[in-house]
Amino acid sequence: MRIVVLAGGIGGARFLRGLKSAVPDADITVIGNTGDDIHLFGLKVCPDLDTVMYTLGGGINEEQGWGRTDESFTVKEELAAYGVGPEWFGLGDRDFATHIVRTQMISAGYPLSAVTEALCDRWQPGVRLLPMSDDRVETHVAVTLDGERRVVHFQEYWVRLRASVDAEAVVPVGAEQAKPAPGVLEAIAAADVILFPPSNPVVSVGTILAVPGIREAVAAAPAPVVGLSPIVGGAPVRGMADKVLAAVGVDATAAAVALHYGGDLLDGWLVDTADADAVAEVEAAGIACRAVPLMMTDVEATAAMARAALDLAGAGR
Ligand code: GDP
Ligand code: FO1
Ligand code: CA
Repeated sequence: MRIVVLAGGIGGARFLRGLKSAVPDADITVIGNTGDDIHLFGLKVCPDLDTVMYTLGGGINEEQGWGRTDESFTVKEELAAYGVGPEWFGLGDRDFATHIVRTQMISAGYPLSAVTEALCDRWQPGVRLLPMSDDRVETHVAVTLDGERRVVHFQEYWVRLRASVDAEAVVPVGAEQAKPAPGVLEAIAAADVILFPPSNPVVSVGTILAVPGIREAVAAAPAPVVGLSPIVGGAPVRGMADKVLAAVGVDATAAAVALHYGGDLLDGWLVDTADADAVAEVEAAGIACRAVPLMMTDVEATAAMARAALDLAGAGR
């Protein structure tokens, strides 16, 4: 079975671990969000690609959900001693090595997709991990700080400001000019099933769909498309999805997120049992909907979610 998953960071990576456990023989292609990417210290950092690679490759810091296990911060401390920041972004020593390799290869002319493949040679994530695009896309967030309207990088909004102010607009800068990375459209067209994991619908899946051609390919694909709600009981399980959903005028509810994706994209949608009353509203929009437990507490619970998504995809065909 060929499965394509449009993934962000932590939500996407944890779902993928469950999916791999549920269907070990599946051929899984992950289309990863690169809108979170940021250039720091002269290096290119790709948080969502790395979160997927480290999580599936066994190198992730489990408690944090991002960055490396067994990490130290000597390089960052030494940079700070030179007055070189930003201090608010925690790049560890082991993680630095990944960014050095990536930046070196990009400087040598390799596209991000080839670099990601090379990094995955080490981590063996057991999936084909493709960036959504080889072109630079950066999510920026409009905010008001001290009465002044400003635009900040998504990492500054999330890590430095901790999403403490409203996101007034979310812009995937560069997306309009970006092309899908090699293999992305082909994988979507050849998929037996396409899954939207419980990733952020605006700054993860939404950014991937903003690359011209990807939304159209998903909508046109013969495969059923099934998503899992990242909103449980009217709130994100973690992160700032409520803030960025508000920026695009969508309520932070399981039903509103399904309707935001829309019936032209989604064939099926899973909500948590806590949101069972959303099922009728979603089905009224022509999207098959079931309520099942959606908390990724461990790999087995997550594998059950993946099986439910595949069941719903099968039912929809
Ligand atoms: P990020 O890039 O690291 O923010 O990760 P993603 O975009 O892939 O996923 C973030 C989303 O995952 C958030 O909106 C969370 O609400 C959602 N999420 C995290 N853990 C769980 C969980 O156990 N169950 C569900 N349903 N959603 C989750
Ligand atoms: N998240 C934080 O909350 N604080 C950090 O200092 C931080 C550093 C960091 C470094 C590398 C990396 O791959 C991810 C990192 N993250 C950090 C996570 C990241 O900011 C976000 O969670 C994602 O971009 C949201 O998807
Ligand atoms: Ca992300």
